Amino acid sequence: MLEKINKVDDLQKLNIKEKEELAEDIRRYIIEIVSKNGGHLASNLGVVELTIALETVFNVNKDKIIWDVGHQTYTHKILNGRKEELKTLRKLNGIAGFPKTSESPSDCFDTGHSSTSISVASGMARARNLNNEDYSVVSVIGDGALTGGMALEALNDVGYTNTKMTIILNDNQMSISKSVGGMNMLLSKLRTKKLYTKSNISAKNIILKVPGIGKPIVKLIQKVKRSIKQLIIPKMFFEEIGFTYLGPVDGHNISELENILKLSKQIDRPTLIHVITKKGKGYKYAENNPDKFHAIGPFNIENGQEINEKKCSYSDILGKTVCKLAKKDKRIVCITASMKDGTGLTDFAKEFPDRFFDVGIAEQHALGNAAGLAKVGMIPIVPIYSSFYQRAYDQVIHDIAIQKLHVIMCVDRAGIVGADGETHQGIFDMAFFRLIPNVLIMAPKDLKEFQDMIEFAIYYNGPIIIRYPRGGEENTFKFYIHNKITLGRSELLKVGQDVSIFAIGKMVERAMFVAKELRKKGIYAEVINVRFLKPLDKRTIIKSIRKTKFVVTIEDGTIINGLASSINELIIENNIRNVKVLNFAYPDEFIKQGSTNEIEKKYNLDKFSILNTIEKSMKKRKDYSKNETNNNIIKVNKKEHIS
Ligand SMILES: Cc1ncc(C[n+]2csc(CCOP(=O)(O)OP(=O)(O)O)c2C)c(N)n1
Repeated sequence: MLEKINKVDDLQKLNIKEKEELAEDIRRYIIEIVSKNGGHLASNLGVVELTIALETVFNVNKDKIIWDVGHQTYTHKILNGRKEELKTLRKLNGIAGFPKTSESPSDCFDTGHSSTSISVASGMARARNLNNEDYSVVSVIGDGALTGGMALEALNDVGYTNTKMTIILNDNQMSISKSVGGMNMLLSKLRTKKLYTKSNISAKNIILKVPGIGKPIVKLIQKVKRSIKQLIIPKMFFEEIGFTYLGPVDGHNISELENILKLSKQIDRPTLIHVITKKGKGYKYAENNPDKFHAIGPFNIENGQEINEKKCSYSDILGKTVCKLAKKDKRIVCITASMKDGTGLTDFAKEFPDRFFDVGIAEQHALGNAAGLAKVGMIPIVPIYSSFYQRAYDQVIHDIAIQKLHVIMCVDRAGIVGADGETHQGIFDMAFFRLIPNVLIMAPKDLKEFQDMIEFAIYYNGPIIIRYPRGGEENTFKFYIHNKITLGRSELLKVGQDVSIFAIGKMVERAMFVAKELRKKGIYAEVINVRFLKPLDKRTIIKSIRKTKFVVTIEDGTIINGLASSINELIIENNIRNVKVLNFAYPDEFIKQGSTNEIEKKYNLDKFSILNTIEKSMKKRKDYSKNETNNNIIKVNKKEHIS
């Protein structure tokens, strides 16, 4: 069947049985590709039938279908001209693991972060109404994503303002781990209330009472009622806030799905269709372990085992260290925004269930909650991925920093994360956090230093941010110097007089490699592990700059407002003349997917590119007059040259 599908219109030629066969083909194809490339397997296997039904009933090239998070769009990509390209999924220059308007007009909006789809869809629906246009707008959102504040804000607005659109609630009872919260309790009730299934309430009467729905569709509804177990539940949450609720419906039954979707198209007001799916459907390892298969690296299809061996990661160290410290200090609590396993808190949750809070995909609430805990004497630790910290920016400023509250903000997946691409790269956190008064910003050079920083953070009293990358330290990084962490002090790792290399976090390893190579050529580099981006160790840094007059900065963040900016500002503020500066950082752009190594190489941030660029610069430096009075700053990726 898959061979017969080259474009979405081909779906119209298939009967239900053929579509069911197609669903099985698509499943096999997705499993095969994800087993090689890695990806969001379980979520994709859960929506194969839903996508087929949706794209049969709606016209993806005219109607607007917004996929929340967007990690579940592999079937959509296959149906919309990217069957072959799916083999390049998440690869450098390949297709993305999320919807991209740049890939196809059928991807009508870019997503990646959770809980945005209802807001975006309702915006499109409003524009359609204002322009008297005629198309349907659909948001497809999971029960996990529905816990996010933005989704709840949008529900509140759309129901009340009676904006015609359809929300498809893809309820598989899972976020990445088990779904949590009151919304999940409500959905559980809706799933299991047999009473309503057998309801003898006449669909005709209910529909006629619903404003905006007239007689013409009653016939259709009566037809649909026979095939859908439960049609409308009166007096329940979604109805009360202004939606027509349809369902629940079996999300793996294409015929029932098509019927209910056709019905929703005719309802002239906000409609929510409750679709029940199984995460990982059709692949037993993913069905049994949907959290492990939510996002997985390459794996063996036969036994479901991941191919790449897992090494000790920064997230693991966080979990272990916090478990150890929490035994001694009862004030320590941990909060996750639906990322217990990813952030290393699985063991903490088991060992200290009363001190562990999974608040749903709710980063803003997580930080607000932490502020409350801290204000009355607890020590909250909040590990969140760098790109998701963007969600909680105001809470960090307004609820934490102004009152100088002791919240430990652990910024996981800082720097390049790789395959998830633009929406997930953690390159902005240093820039946006550096602006905030009262916060401390640290980054460890290796796992041991990370452990020391966590301990330091527990006994410091104030807002503190520790950023660290995905995975573990570099395989080759054997670093034995570990000076005590002292507030606002950097760590001098190598003394030299020819060039000062200032590096932060994982980039310190590269600085050490470069220094070692330069030494072989008779160049003596001074290496400073900056440790604190804020407050910067100005005294040590200025001393080194005055000595070498040649500055290199290396960071895995954006060129704007990170380490490069901090040190360049220092040079200007202190009126240090005749300095040559090389800034290695990511340019002012969004960075697409690829492996971390490929991306670092592309942006000249791998150790060999750094070394070559410095060497070339050193050669030119020989001709550079010591008496010149201007500084010479080169931002490596911007190809910008400021004298
Ligand atoms: C703001 C934000 N926080 C966290 C994530 C990480 N994340 C990706 S998918 C997901 C769970 C989504 O659950 P659900 O919406 O139910 O979809 P499912 O995968 O179960 O189909 C999470 C927490 C994210 N994408 N965006």
